Amino acid sequence: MTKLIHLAILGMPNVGKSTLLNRLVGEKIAAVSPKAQTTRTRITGVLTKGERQYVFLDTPGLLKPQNRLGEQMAKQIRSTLSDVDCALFVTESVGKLRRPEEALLARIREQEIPVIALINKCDAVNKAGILPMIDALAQAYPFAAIIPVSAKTGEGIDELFDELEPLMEESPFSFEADALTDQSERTLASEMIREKLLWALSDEVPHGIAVVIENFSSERGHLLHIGAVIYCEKASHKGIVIGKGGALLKEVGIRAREDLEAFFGEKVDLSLWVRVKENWRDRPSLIADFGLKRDDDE
Ligand SMILES: Nc1nc2c(ncn2[C@@H]2O[C@H](COP(=O)(O)OP(=O)(O)OP(=O)(O)O)[C@@H](O)[C@H]2O)c(=O)[nH]1
Ligand SMILES: [Mg+2]
Repeated sequence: MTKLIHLAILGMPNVGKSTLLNRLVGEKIAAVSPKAQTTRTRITGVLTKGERQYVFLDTPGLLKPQNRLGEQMAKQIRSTLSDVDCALFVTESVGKLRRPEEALLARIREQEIPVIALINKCDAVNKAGILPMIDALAQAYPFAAIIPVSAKTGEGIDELFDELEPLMEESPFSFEADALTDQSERTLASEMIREKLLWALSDEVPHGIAVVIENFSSERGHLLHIGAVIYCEKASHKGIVIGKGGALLKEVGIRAREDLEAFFGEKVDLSLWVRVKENWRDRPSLIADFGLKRDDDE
């Protein structure tokens, strides 16, 4: 009999939730960057090991919504919680819980599901320094387990799977055994491009970026043509995205193409355009057009 578990990956922006998702499924399916609020939609990652299937739901980092897109992200966190058997609460070794983390735990508590705390980035701190964080977590919530991990190096991940074992239930699989994610190839491609923009841009510009794939066509195992439009929020941002003499856009294109070729296993011909859509993050129809609204968000 096969076993199944659905897990939500939750936590503040930038703690490494998407890096963890990529580590858990063993492929890069979610964009990762040092900018808070990298993830905008719930991303499903699937791992099937023999008779066991793990369905991980990566969520946007919780922050106070500041626009319609933010409200939508908060809604996705709430709906995710009601869809899972277990929550992975991801944090960092910062000595104590932060306010938004307390609020998030209060929300998780209502769900009455087992919660495992993961203290991520333990590769970047000295081990003794983690002890106060373990204490703080143990006092804050009756976690099923508290595990120091590194999404970057894989440390602690085996221990996590050990803890999940007794929580798994006998059930048919939710996905095919070779499934990796519920994201379409187009979405994966647009996120790979947006990720490169997040790394290349600073200040408020990257948060107002959306990438929409307009063309995705393959010449049978030869060449994958991908055409993408980069939308920015203000006319003044357009020049920044293009860069001096087109330098920034060119660099982004080169890096994105490397990732796209590695993922799709084909040569990629990538074309990028930049357009402006004023304040799209407050325009529900554009949020939907840009693929940032899921069918089950009302
Ligand atoms: N040293 C170290 N850095 C990490 C680790 N995990 C993630 N990072 C870095 O932390 C930053 C944020 O990672 P993300 O995975 O995008 O974080 P997130 O929690 O998904 O962020 P949001 O999507 O904004 O909520 C990136 O620069 C990662 O490279 C880790 O285990 N060790
Ligand atoms: Mg993320």
